[in-house]
Amino acid sequence: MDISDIVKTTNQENFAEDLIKGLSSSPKYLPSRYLYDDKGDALFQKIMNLDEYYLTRAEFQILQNISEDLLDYFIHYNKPFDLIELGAGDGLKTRVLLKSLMDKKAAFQYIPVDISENILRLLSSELNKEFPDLILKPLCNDYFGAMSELQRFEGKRKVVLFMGGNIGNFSQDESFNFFAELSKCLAPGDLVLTGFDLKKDPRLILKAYDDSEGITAKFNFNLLHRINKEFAGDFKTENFIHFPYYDPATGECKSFLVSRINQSVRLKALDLTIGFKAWESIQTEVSKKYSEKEIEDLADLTGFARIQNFYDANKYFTDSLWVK
Ligand code: AVI
Repeated sequence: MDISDIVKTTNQENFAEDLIKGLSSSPKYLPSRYLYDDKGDALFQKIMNLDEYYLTRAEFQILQNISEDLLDYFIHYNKPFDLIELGAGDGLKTRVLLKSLMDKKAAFQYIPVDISENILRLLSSELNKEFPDLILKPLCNDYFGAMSELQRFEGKRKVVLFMGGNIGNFSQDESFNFFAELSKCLAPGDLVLTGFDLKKDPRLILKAYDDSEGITAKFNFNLLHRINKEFAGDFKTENFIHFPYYDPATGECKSFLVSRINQSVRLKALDLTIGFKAWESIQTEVSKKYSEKEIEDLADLTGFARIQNFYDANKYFTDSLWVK
């Protein structure tokens, strides 16, 4: 595959509009997707390598010890299928899965979808080297945009991957809408494999979002640097603290930036001044942790049936396989 083959159909995201809306609300918030500019991507890569951030390791372990059952569900009487990965990222985990499928000579093409063209280029060139025979059709789009694009790949069975616990960054409504929409784009017998981070010792969860090296704090502060850069802002990160908070009842780990002082911040490019009271917060992310019952209910309510949950040895994380 040539790099110029990446199909780009991204909708222009409206950062300015979201910024004005979120920072004028009470309480203030910012959508977590804006955490991922080039610096945010690099910091997230570092987070995934942290000891405290167990999610990546746990899912990697699930895929390394990949069960024959899972591969059989994918390959299904050797009928050709499209393997579509929503939010493919660097594809490190998926490589293990791709290798198992290639070893089994499965008839499939891999369609990694990501909002970052940069990440798709990297992924494509590495996969081309590692698996020269892999049929690769990268798609640059957000999740919902990609779903409508799925019609282009009509005809074959679809196996959709949504890994890494990305579903945790959706609100309850968003996750419901996401799977309900996905269900509309799939045919009976199509499969979805989703990575869910599970409820566990709340202290362990909190540490994953408040690591001792302060990388997650940098990741959160980077959002303010990004706003400064893109909107000629004068946020001073030293006037904020990174504050994650886990609620074991809802399973939501929320990350905030909290203003230490009364201050006003100017975003020149938007002709906008935002006032902060001392200890006023901006919510920047939610990472929801699921119970098995919540996963089952989500499948039922959105037109899927759960086939099987695959776990790591600690049962920290599950890749849950659903059929439409
Ligand atoms: C991408 N997502 C699954 C990560 C998570 O765990 O919610 C993002 C992240 N935020 C802070 N650390 C990691």
